[in-house]
Amino acid sequence: MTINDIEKKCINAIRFLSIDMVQKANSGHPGAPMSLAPLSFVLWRDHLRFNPNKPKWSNRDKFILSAGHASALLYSILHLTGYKISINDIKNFRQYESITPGHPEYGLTDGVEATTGPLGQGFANGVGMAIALKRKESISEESNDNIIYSIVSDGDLMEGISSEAASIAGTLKLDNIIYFYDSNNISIEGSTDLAFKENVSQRFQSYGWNVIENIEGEDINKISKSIDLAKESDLPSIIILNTKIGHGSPNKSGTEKAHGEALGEGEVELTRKELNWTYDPFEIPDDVYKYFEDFVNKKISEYEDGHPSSINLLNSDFSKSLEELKSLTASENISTRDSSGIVLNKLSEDSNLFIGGSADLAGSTKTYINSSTSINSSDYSGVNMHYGVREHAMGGISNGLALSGFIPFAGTFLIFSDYMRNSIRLSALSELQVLYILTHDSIGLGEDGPTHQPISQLMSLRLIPNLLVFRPADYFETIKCFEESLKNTNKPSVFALTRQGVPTLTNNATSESNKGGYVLSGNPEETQDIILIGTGSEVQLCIEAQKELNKINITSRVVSMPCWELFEMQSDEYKNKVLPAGMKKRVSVEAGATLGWQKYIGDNGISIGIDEFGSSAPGNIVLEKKGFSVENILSACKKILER
Ligand SMILES: Cc1ncc(C[n+]2csc(CCOP(=O)(O)OP(=O)(O)O)c2C)c(N)n1
Ligand SMILES: [Mg+2]
Repeated sequence: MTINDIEKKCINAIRFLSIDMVQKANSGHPGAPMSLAPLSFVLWRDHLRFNPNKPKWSNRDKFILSAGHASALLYSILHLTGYKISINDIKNFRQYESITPGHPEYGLTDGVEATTGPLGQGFANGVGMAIALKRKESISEESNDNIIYSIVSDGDLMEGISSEAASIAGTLKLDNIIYFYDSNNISIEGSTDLAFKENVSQRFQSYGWNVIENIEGEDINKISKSIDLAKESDLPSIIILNTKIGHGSPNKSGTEKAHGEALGEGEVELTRKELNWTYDPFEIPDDVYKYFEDFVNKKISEYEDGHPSSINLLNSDFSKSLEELKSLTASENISTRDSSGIVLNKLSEDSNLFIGGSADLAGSTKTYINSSTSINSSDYSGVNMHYGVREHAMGGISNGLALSGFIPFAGTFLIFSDYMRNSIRLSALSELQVLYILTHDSIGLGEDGPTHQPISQLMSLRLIPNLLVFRPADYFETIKCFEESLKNTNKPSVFALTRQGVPTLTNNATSESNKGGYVLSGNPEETQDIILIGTGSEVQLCIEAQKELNKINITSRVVSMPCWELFEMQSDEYKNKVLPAGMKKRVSVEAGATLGWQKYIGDNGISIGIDEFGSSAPGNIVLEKKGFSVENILSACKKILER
């Protein structure tokens, strides 16, 4: 191994910036950055295509730190390579409103390509980015040779999502992926032997990956050669680096003690001695800055002559498609999953921004785009992704696709949203426009029974900040919900859709679903005895109940509320017009958990919902038995009026 003095100095600069920022914050993860400093140095110098002055340059390679706990490593290398992270930002590591938070956050810090921290997510995001590159290439007929790099740790590979995503990457032969596995045999509780004994090399070979192993983590020449080899492969590559966590720390290296806490003043001093680092905390010698600056400038000038500058995605004006959809006559009875299928097909036909599929449920979720083909290992031009039965990877990959400029859609049953909940949450946190098409949205799905009947899922998705949860009542509400979803480019959306047919209650003019909640029936200028609030398939029951109430001279209004979050964004004046403060006798009807409805029905209201598991029987029977009937709504109304 030959490594010259300035290379050694640069690597130690990365290492000690990381050590010192964790020490100053007295919080963070020094171990992985200390042993991955050589890799990051050689990757940024010899391989990664980037421009710190144009962090969003479309022809860049991407690097994802899937092991997000090693964020200090990323901030150190980004600082040294000239990104907008000052030494003060480094000193502010993990402090309130700093751009150097505990785990990398997309959108906050230049050069951070994905929000990572929940282990395994970054692995799947990279697979999505690799698919995006392939699809861009095939639809623009402009070749790109960009590469998606990622560092993945033991924890990343223990998480199921990485197995799911690796299997898809192997199936699709995504040769634009080069991942580094930080094989240090340590996780938080100690040796990985406690819980993780598989042969990772064989595992990835069987997924169809190109595996390069036995690469010493300190040997930058060997690392660089292994990256060259990986570039030549026509398979995704994983380079297994043998590293020692906390490299250089006399008392903590090679042990879990180096993982997740500051080394301590004494140990930092000993590490400085061990590695011959004579500089003060946060002091970087001029020749190190100069060395980084020189190679970065050289890179930038190389790109200027040669590489194509951008590959554009097309057609982001959806208004024409949506107007056409609104002008169609809806059938009298159509499930909202079918309505969604019509909308998705139209949108995907008219714009190449869409890409997506389902976790082996396309026929049920109506997410197959008939005018297009399926993405496969020899043709990436299709719209249709086949995720296999892998909800979690579908979520993580969708986030990677969204991070690449596409609008991904991801379909499964609402019940299985739990399997990908963490990815949905990260779409929301990262402000990514992902469309989650979640069908079979209540006990109304029927015979499949309680294993498949969502009770808590709908309400629990409403708990996630920055996520729009739509539950449209019919065809026109479905279109309008898509329209609002598409306008909100920095929010993911959930569409909770019925399996069963629902009557068309609205038309293009009556549906004010774009406000999230509106008076569907009843005069909004008048005061009524009762407000019936429904969503999705239960709005029809409210309309039926209203007719019965009319017969007995009880006046009412029906409020359809397809999206709580949009309703909350309306003015107080509008909200008060729909739900007047003076009209306190309110009934909500939604085939899901009732917890939360108190917000709209208040102390005097009654929620008709379901707070127990469902049952296997025809859907209309289950709904009726669990209280979703006109009679039950009427008796709730009477009860309230008697109070
Ligand atoms: C999904 C998830 N579960 C748990 C954690 C908490 N956590 C952070 S790092 C880690 C494991 C550390 O082991 P490894 O990934 O090998 O990192 P190393 O210690 O080698 O740096 C765990 C359990 C997490 N970040 N994400
Ligand atoms: Mg480890």
